[in-house]
Amino acid sequence: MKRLALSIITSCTLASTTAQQVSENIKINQVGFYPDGPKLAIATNSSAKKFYLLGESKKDTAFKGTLIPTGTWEYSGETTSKADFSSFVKAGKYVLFVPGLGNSYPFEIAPKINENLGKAALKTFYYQRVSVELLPEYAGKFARKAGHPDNEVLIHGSAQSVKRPEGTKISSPGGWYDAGDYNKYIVNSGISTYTLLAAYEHYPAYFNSLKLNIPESKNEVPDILDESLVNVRWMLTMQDEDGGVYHKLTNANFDAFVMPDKAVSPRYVVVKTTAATNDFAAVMAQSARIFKKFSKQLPGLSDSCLKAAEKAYNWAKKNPGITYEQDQISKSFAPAIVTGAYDDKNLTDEAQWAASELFVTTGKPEYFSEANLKSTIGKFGVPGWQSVNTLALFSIVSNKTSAAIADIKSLETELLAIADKYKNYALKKSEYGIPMGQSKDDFVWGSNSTDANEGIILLMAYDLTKNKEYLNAAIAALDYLLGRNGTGYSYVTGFGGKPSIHPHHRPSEADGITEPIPGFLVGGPNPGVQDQSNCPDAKYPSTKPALAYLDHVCSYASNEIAINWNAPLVYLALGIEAIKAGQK
Ligand code: 9MR
Ligand code: 9MR
Repeated sequence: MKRLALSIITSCTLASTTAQQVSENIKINQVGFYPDGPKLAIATNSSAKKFYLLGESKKDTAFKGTLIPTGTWEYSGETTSKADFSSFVKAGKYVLFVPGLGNSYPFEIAPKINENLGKAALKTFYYQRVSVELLPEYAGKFARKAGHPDNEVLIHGSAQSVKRPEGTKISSPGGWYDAGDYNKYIVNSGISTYTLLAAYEHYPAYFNSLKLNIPESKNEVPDILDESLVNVRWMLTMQDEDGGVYHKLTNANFDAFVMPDKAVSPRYVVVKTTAATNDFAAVMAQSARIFKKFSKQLPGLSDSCLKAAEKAYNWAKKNPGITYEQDQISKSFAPAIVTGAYDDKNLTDEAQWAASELFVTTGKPEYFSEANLKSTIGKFGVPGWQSVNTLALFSIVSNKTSAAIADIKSLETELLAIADKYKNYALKKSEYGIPMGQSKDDFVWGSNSTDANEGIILLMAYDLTKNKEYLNAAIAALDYLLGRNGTGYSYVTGFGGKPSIHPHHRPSEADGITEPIPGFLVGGPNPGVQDQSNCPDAKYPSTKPALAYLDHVCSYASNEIAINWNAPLVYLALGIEAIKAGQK
C-alpha cells in the first residue's frame, strides 16, 4: 500500500516535471509572431494528438489545437506534426505544450515583433566597423579600441602596376570586417552593401525614421544609409586609377583570436579581378541613384559614385576574364596569401548585374542590352556572393525602369516563377512549412543566408502582387532562422531561448564578455564540415543536412558570422516590419 502510494506520487511528480520542462522536440520561432500573422510550430518524433498554448504562468490554456502529422523530413530524419495556431490573435507571452514532450521555448505574440531583432541585425554592421573606435555611448559594453587603421596598405606583387609598383603604400581605411575574420573583400562587400541599400530603396518610408544609435544618428541621412556609406566609402578607395578594383584588402594569414587593435600584421591589396570590379560597378551605380536624393547632405557623392561605376564597368569590359587564382598568386609572389578567396569562375552574372544597375541609374538603353538578362530567363536563382544576376532582376523590377518596359513583364514573370517555387514548397509541401530545404544544396556553407535570400525573393513577389501567401512564406523563412528548424537553435545571437552562443567571431571571443555581440546570424547547418581539422575536440552532432551545425567557436564552416549573411536578415526582418507597418 505504502509502496503504491509512493509510486503514484512519483509518477505525478514526473508528469508535472514533464509539463514544466522545455522540450527540444518542439521547434518554434522563439522570438514570436504578429497577432494577425501565421503561427506555426513543429512537434518532432511525437505521437501526441493535441497541443496547448499556455500563458506565461503555464497554467491557463489560451488555445487548444490538433497536431497534424506531416511525415518525415528527409534532411533531419525527424517525423513531424504541425501545430497551427494562426487563428489565435491575442498579444502576450506564451509557451506551447505538447503532452509527452513538454513546453516549447517561450515566445511572444505582439505587433512589431521583429523590430528589435531587425535593428540588432543592422547594428552589427556598426560593430564590424574597421579603423574606428566603438564608443560606449553607441556600443555599450561592447565598446572597443580602433583596429586596422589601413592607412598604409601595401600593393602586393599580384596587384602592381607602373604607377603603383609592389610595396607602394595606399590608404584604404574603414569599411566593415567581412566576417569572423578581419579582412575586407570586395566581392562579398558587393552583395552585402547592395542588400542594405536595396532594403532602403524598397522600403524608404520605413527606413527614413529608423534609428540605430550610431555616431551619425543625428545627421539628416537615414541611419541605414549612413551605415552603408561606411562600406561604400571604403570600396571607393579600392579602385585603381585605371578603373580596376582590387579583389581584397587582407593580411597574408588570418589574424589570431584577438581584439582588432591587437592584430597588427601587414595588410595588402591583391590583384584586380573582373568579379570584384563588376560588383563594385554595380554597387556604385546603385549608390549613385540612392544618394542623389541626399545631394544637399552629401554633396558630390552621387556623381563620384557614378563616375567610379562607369570607369569600373569599362575596365571589366576590357578585362572580362580575370578570375581570382589564390594558389597561382601565392606561387608567384611573396608573401603567399591564404585568407578567404571569394573566387568564382563564372563572370557573366557579375557583368549582367553591373550593366543592369548602370541601366537603372542612367536609363541608357545600351546598358540594358549589354546586360542581356533575357538570355538568363529560366535560370535565375537565389542570390549569393557568387551569383548576383538575380540582384539585377530585383533592381529593374522594383524601379520599373521605363526603357525596359517592353521586357519588364518577362522579368517580373521570372521573379514570380522563382518565388512561386519557394512559396508552394513552404506552404504546401515542406514538413516544416518553410521555403528552405527544397533541395539538399540549400545546406551549404552559410546556409542561413540561403534561407534569408529566399525570404527576400518572397518579399519582392509580395510587393509585386500583394498576394499574402508570399508574405506568409517570407515570414516562414524568418521562423526558420529563429527556431523552427532541425537543430532548434535560434541562429541569431542574443535572440530566443536557445540562441547560438559561440560564434566564430574574433571580437565576440576575445572581448572577455560572456555573451556574443547580439544580432549576428551564424552560417548554419552545413554537412560539408570543412572545419573538421579546426575542431579536434568538438564534433558536429550529426551530418544530416539540416542538423550539421556546431555551436562552437572552432566551427567556421557552420558557426561563423558574415556581412553577406546579416544583410539579408536585415532585409527580411525589417522588410516584413515595414509591410506590417504599412510603410513602403
Ligand atoms: O577565421 C577564419 C575564418 O574567417 C574563415 O572563414 C576560415 C576559412 O577560410 O578560416 C578561419 O581561420 C582558420 C584557418 O583557416 C585555419 N587555422 C585556424 C584559423 C582560425 O580558426
Ligand atoms: O561564405 C563563403 C562560402 O560561401 C565559401 O564556401 C567559404 C569557403 O571558400 O568561404 C566563405 O566565406 C568566408 C571568407 O572566405 C572569409 N571570411 C569568412 C567568410 C565566411 O565564412
